[in-house]
Amino acid sequence: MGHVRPTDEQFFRTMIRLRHVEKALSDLSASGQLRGSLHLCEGQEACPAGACAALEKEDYLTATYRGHGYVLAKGTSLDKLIAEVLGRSTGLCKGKGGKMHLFDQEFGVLGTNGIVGAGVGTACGAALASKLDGTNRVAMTVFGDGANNQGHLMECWNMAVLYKLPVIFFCENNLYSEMTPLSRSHGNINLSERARGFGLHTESVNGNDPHAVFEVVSKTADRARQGQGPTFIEAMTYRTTGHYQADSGTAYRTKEEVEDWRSRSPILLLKQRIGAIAEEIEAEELAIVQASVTKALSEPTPNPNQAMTEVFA
Ligand SMILES: Cc1ncc(C[n+]2csc(CCOP(=O)(O)OP(=O)(O)O)c2C)c(N)n1
Ligand SMILES: [Mg+2]
Repeated sequence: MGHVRPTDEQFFRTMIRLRHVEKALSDLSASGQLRGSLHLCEGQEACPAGACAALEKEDYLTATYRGHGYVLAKGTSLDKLIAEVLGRSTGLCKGKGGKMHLFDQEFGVLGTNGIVGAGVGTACGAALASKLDGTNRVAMTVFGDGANNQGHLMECWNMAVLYKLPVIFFCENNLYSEMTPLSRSHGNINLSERARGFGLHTESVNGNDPHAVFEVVSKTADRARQGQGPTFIEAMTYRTTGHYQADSGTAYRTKEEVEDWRSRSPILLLKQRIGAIAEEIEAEELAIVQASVTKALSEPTPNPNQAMTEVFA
């Protein structure tokens, strides 16, 4: 097993596409064409880019409301994702899921989810199925630092260790849950230490370095496929925007803190490293994303007569 590690340019392309997608969604939200909460992952792009490059197409994935990037990096069609977010019948779920419910069975995507921590149980179930069926598929579930206080995550960790499930618990530690810093919500802010208390193998990684994220997910996916069980990965990162579109992100964090992380954002670092080609890639990806948005906006919304089809089965 094991993938060839993507180059700097490939990682840059994945991350800049995600940034353009989220910028387009943010503009649509501001203009009222996209309703409801929108959670962006600006500053955290190296996590989806690095992690998904290390997974097989068949591997399972669950993620959060901030998980557009994981679904894209897993291989899902850009057009279908944009159409779904915009509620079009050409979308991944025929426009019935919307931006927080992105599913794509072809690429093992078992859902992004607006309920904090909900995808963790789904991934454990998928990992158990993989083990029972002998399919060798790994399940990766992405959640935030705040989700670590959800009770059912602890049940999942316990069962995953007990049954040696091929599951990767990928925790994006961006230091805040909504507007609350870790220190005000966690008795012990060392999340890896907490996970080790359940018997989990743990890894910590610089979540702003796609190469490092790729390496650690590759290693832990191999481990899972070899029957050595689950891993808890703590990826240290930071969202340089607000929690969602209505939050400026400045009331509970200092300007200096945000600027410090902004200066270490993965897109900026790679851009500096690859030089002039970055602008070419950026322009290419912008054109691709804009074309996709224009296409989706011209497509129909679901027919209300179809509201009850494909919902439960
Ligand atoms: C079960 C549940 N409780 C509360 C919320 C409200 N909520 C939405 S996002 C969020 C913060 C989660 O923080 P974290 O897990 O660190 O993820 P991040 O948003 O930082 O990516 C909360 C409390 C929710 N959506 N679901
Ligand atoms: Mg968080």
